[in-house]
Amino acid sequence: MEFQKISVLGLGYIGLPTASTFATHGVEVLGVDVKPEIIATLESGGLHIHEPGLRTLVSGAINSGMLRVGLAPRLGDAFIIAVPTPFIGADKKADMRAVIAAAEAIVPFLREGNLVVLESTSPPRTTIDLVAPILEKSGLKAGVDFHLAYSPERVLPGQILRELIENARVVGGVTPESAQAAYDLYKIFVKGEIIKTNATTAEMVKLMENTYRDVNIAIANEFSRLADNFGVDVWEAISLANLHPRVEILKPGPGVGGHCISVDPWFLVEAAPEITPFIRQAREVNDSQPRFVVDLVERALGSLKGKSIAALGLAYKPDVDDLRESPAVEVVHLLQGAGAKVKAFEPFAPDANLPNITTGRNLEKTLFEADAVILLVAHGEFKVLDADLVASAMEGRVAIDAVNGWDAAAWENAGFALTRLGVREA
Ligand code: SAJ
Repeated sequence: MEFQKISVLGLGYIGLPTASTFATHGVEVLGVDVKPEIIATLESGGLHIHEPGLRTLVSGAINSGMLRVGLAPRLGDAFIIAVPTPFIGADKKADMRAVIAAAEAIVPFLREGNLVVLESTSPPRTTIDLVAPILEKSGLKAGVDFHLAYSPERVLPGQILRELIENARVVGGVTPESAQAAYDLYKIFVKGEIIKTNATTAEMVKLMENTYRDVNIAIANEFSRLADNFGVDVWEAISLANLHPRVEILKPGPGVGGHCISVDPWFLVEAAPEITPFIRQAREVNDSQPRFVVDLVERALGSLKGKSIAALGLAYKPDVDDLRESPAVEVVHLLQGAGAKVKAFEPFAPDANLPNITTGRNLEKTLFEADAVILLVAHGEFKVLDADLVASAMEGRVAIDAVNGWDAAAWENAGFALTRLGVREA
């Protein structure tokens, strides 16, 4: 199948790079978003999200005339849906309203022979049970009159532009012909392998990838608790276990954050709660890891009431500015809940405005008069901190390392009592 004109619905972290990449590969693209302020920003040459290289890519695409933006899709050969599917409420149900709205917006423009691809992370069977019936309100039948497919994005924030092109991509069709049509579409720019399957398999693949990672981090976190219990250094034990050719234990830490791995497993649990006790348990282990870190701080400092603590890092993982679902933020909240006065420093987002969290503008101000310092994110610049300088900037000599970022000997030489996650002297 040939593609000259497409619409991409949802101009976020996935939709905008996808739309721009198609546009720079010879496809006329209309980027669609329901938020007028996003359209206005893009039309005036601005950008509402941060991703390395994206500014150049988007302005190139817009200036060439191949990328336009607007509030509604238009007639064309294909439609890609890349809208968010967050979870809502205590029952962690996937919020499919944006997918439903996008599918409904396509209906008036859907024509025989078109292709529709859903990219949004979704519970299994969404393409067949939710999207197809909406699109069929057009009077056309999915897999017969038009092609319908699911293709998950699997790019890593910070590397999106490269990974979009280089990663392997799975395309799942409601029929083999639909999978082939999606294959032809992504072939325009994807250099990695494109593998055809059915729609529900493709949905499962995405959820399985992130769930696999979540449960593996959960076991690493549980190992950190066991090591603490038995007087073992978990970091040493993991590096020794990983010498085994078929073992690769991930890293323990303060928990799992970000908008993918801490969210996606719930899509499976919510879709089939009776048969997913293990996946749910892993989620709960990771969600309770901030509590375990706060218990360590309490062990190091005694009662936290009135204690002044400098927290280093708020991002959900090293060397990014993304604070979504961050376990570091959760640790700060729990410390405050236990009565501590916390000042946090996030060098990648110094102006972050988080409710009830005081952020220091720089390291010195954050450390000033602190009784203890806690390392919550292994940012490169924190790992190379000079322990003597830190000692001279603060009041107390208590340090807690939740991410194995600091050299114990250096900190102890600088006079610190250092508590490390997953390490307890026997
Ligand atoms: N983490 C640990 N220990 C580890 C590895 C990670 O505690 O050994 C924590 C991180 O600190 C972070 C969280 O897990 O809080 C998730 O970080 P991540 O780097 O593992 O993943 P994300 O969420 O940035 O991106 C993932 C990627 N999926 C996989 O690696 C299977 C990416 O390919 C997906 O595109 C993305 O989720 C997504 O959009 O689903």
